[in-house]
Amino acid sequence: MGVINVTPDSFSDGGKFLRTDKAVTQAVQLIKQGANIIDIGGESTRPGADVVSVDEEIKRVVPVIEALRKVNSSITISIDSSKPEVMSTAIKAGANFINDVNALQENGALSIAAKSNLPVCLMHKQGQPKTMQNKPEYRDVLTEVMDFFQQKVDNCLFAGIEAKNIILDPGIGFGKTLEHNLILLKNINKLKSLGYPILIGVSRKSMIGEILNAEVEDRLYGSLAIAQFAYTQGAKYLRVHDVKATNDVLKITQELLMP
Ligand code: PT1
Repeated sequence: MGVINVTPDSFSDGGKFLRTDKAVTQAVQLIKQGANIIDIGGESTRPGADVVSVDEEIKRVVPVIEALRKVNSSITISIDSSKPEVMSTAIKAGANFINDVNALQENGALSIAAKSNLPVCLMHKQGQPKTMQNKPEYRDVLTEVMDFFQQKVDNCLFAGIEAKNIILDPGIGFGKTLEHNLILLKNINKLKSLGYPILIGVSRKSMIGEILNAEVEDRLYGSLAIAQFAYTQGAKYLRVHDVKATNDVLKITQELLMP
């Protein structure tokens, strides 16, 4: 899954892809580099980020989705949003994957996902982006994330979302310390035991910066190390900025793991 941020304040490539044609060019490039899904988001969810109105979010993402769908009829386009109105407008514009960092908890999101019959990624987070990194605490992070997943999956199934459409994501960096993130990454096998594919988004995040003492532009090799690890632990989807580099690492890793 390659990331396209259509936000002026995005943490790694903010402002660069504001214009629709630039975003589409970037998406086409990511597809050439091996992305199977393009994740399009109009509201940053990095720590400290401000909320965006429904109208503004739609204005940012819908033109990109429409234009990308025009030039590529088959690619999976993911809408990275927690707002039901944004999801439904994005789906009409051509999105065919729902990526919700709020796990369909907003009023109306469950029924839109159910009606759409599209894959949905349910992500765990503690708190809201603005303040979530302000001393996050858990009694037992793995158990709490797994209990959260079980509860959200039950809600989805009850709302009529098919099990085959559910993907789970532990939400690396979303209300979690470095230690919490490491516990979750080391236990991807346990997360998988719930019976759903796992998505991991760790590309360029501050947990890498903390380990390496590196700024965001210096986190590629760390991102690749975690991508390879997550893959070997059974993660099915990786949400990344650097598609070409990640794809090379995964291709080589696949060859080496072939019996
Ligand atoms: C993610 C994700 C996402 N991450 C899914 N969607 C972001 N499914 C946006 C940092 O610590 O992991 N999974 N959509 C980006 N959010 C963050 C969070 C960016 C933390 C940076 C950090 O630096």
